[in-house]
Amino acid sequence: MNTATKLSGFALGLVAVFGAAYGIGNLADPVAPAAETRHDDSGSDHGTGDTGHGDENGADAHLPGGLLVSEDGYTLQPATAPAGQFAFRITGPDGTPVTRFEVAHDKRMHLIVARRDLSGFRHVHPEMAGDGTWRVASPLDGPGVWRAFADFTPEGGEPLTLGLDVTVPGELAARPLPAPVTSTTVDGYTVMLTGTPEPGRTSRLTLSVSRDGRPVTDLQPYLGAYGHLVALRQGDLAYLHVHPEGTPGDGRTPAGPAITFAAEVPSAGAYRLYLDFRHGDAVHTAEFTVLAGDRTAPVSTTAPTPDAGHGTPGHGHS
Ligand SMILES: [Cu+2]
Repeated sequence: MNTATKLSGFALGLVAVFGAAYGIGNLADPVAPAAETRHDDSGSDHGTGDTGHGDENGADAHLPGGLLVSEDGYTLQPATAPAGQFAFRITGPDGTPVTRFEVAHDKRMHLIVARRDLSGFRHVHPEMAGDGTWRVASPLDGPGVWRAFADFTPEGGEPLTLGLDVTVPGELAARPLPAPVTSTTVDGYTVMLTGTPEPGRTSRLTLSVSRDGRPVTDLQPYLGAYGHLVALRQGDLAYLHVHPEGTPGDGRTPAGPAITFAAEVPSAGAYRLYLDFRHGDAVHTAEFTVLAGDRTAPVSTTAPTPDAGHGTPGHGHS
């Protein structure tokens, strides 16, 4: 942790950045011929452009993923589940639950959740019952309004990310978005972020993993890659899922310390980045707040208060 503190000095002055995906490239460019670019996506990085979600279809062509609960005829529907479980279905254009999905990054279904205030990120893999109901031990860890993202590819279809709000009752303590950083720590690892993305343009973002001051060079593949980067845009939780350049075992992609992503932000603004990487037979998630484009953009929509930002209505400032 002390290392991180020192590193932050180095990072001072770097613009906080964010990584988005190939799909986002399409999404970010309002004049891109989506119907053509989408075929490139589906061929070369099926799953890599998980954000690519039916870009070919008219009106929604340029929306980032995760903003819609229903798209291209597919709908994310909550299902009743016993306490401690989370369940849902994907219904298809005919209104019945979909039971056939493509495998993308080792799984047929990726469920990502985060609170609306961007805290509490989890990425889990539910199991599907024969009737198309997906179930998983609930990743909704505590009270709040959560956004649940189902990231999947229906058989023969295109990747989709559908989003659904789920409320967990209880006393809500709104958490301000942490300040932008270019270095963070998780589970004893330090992860440094370099790169300067500009909205509307592809940039390279590199995340470098070290531990105890030494670069980690034996990252383990996780879901077919050395890293998975999810970004959520502050304000609407637009969902971006990026996979790195290179594939484990391709003979030219090092197993760390650096993981490089080709990224393009859809807009200026604040984003929360979540990097999943695997080392020591465990998956770790490093989180960053970054600003894209406008360095003066406000980061927090929740006024920080001296008592840790507890969102008490009517609280005053002195
Ligand atoms: Cu997953």
